Amino acid sequence: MDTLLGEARKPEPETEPLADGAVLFRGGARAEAPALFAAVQAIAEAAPFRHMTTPGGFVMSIAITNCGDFGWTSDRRGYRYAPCDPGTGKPWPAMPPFFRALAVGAAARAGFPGFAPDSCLINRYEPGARLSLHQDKDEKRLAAPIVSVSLGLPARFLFGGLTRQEKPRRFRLENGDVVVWGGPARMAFHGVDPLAGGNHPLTGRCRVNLTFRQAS
Ligand code: MD3
Ligand code: FE
Repeated sequence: MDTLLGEARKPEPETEPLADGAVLFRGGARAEAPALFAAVQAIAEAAPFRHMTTPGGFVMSIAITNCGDFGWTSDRRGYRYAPCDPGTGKPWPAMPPFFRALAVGAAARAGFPGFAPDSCLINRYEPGARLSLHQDKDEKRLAAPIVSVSLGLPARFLFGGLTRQEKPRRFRLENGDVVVWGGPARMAFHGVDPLAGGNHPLTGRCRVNLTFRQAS
């Protein structure tokens, strides 16, 4: 009876604490996923996905675009947030209001009220693309959380500790999963294993990840 009532009322998305400061809302954006992906396609028409070069001279296997007041970029001179797309020279497309609302709502449910994202980094993974273990520390306000939304093909996410030496745990992120990374988890090393092949009904042969950030 409890179960039936719980399912019928769906009071909150399924919540899994991952670590101190990190909360996974399993399927938290599944209903919005088609609208999110459609908006990503429109953003990518104005600001095409690009494989950026790292300061070390490697071309990233994931392709990147952004929306919002600032976008994360990389080239031989370093990583930074910039108001314009270096590919087009134009400002990044505006962040759609429902993107911001989704991220702000998820952050609040995870215990981070007042999240004010000014940047949404959009990563596209094709089979074989990966993200090696790293920390996100290019943002000015490291006290603010990062909110991530996964679309399309599933990925194996690596979640490590505060040092590179700590062995990362792996778990699956799927279409519509929302994760809030704040508090002590904000500076954790993390990455994504090479994407497996597949064909997703929404995105086709790729995974798209959105990360909402307070960059400035
Ligand atoms: C944990 N993106 O863009 S999202 C990134 O799936 C990035 O594309 C991955 O790492 C992706 O920088 C992971 C989940 C995520 C994002 C930021 C974090 C986890 C995080 C920041 C701190 C700790
Ligand atoms: Fe990251």
